[in-house]
Amino acid sequence: MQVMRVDWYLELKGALEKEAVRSGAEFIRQYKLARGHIKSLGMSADEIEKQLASLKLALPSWAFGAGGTRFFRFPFPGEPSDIFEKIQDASVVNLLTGMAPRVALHYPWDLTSDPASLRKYAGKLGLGFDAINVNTFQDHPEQELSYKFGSLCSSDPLVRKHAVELVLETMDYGKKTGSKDVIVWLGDGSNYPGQMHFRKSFDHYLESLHKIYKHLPSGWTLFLEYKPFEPSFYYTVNFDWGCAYAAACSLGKKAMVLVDLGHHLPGANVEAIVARLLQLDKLGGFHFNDSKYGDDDLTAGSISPYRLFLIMNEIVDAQIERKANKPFLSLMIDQSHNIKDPIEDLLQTCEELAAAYCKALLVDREALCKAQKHGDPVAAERVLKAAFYAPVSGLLSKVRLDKGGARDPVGFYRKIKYREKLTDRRKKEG
Ligand SMILES: [Mn+2]
Repeated sequence: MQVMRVDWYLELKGALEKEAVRSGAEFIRQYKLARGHIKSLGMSADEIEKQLASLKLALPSWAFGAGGTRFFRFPFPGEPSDIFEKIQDASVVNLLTGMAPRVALHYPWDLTSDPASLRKYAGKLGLGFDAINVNTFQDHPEQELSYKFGSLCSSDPLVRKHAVELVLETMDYGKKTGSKDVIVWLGDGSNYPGQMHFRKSFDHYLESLHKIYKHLPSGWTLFLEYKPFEPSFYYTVNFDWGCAYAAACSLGKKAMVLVDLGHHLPGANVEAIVARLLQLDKLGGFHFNDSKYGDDDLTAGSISPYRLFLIMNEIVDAQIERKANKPFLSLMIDQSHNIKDPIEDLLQTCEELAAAYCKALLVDREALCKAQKHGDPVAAERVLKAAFYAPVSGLLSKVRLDKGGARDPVGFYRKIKYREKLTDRRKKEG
């Protein structure tokens, strides 16, 4: 199969190695600046580098095609046509950043008749598979029963059974690709008052989840993802972290809450939600993105980098409390683009997430604790801002270069005209 070729991957690796040699004086200046700054904070730059190197993100398979709003989508040259090509694009992001070695699949969008080959091919490109997402929010071709009025929470027991079976099928597929978790987000809800019974619909949700949980493969985690509205505009069954928490608790230890940053109403204090779930030991992971108004799926850190830093700060704080030297949560990206080159967008995202994580590691927790104890909001804010404004880009570059990545991933990608080359290659293969 032509698509299983890896020559382009080896070529790209070679180009990166050559580029690293040319990384130059500017890199050294930035790196020294970062290390000097970390030293001035009384911390070990080596230790921060080590922790940064352990950061691993998962890329969403659905981010590599042109995303769309409910109005339109704009296809772009070289757009991947199947999951094998999406994996190729993901491997480019991982190669250039050195920190995105896993891909999250979406079922049945990413269905292939040969999952064993998909797994093997991903492995050749340095990738594995993260949590698998199930799609019960739309009707699939030749589907017998419709999800128009709900799936796992439908008032029709046959539809609920059908939806549960789809989740079980998703987990079976995930086992074949090497996934270890399944994410259930569902759009179930209603558009008008009276359309759906609030308590009964939540009962149906729990009943369906219990059936799924019973079949959860050993070693797997079931992630419950909440969202306040859309596609249902009046009521969503799993509308906030409280509903997801209650459901996860009713299931057991292997059920956890997943926080998608864009799944909150404007003004919600997401970092406090993160802290509360961590405290309750029910936070399983994230879908990172950014938003201005709703579930906008914009590049992480593009609108509110400070909020991203504050969320990372809660993760690091919990990490330290648990004496873990790396994030114990599943860190996934969930974005969808209709104007950016998706590879560039994900390169930016990795950079933003690494920067926010690195800065969170630089928070002087002793000083912060002291400021909190003495009721000194100015001092507390100064501690956080000192970390937030720290010049860390040189350190991030160093960690990437050590992993065979690029000093400046987007710059390198543009310099070698990767999108043009990819488009030519796919035209020839097409
Ligand atoms: Mn999500």
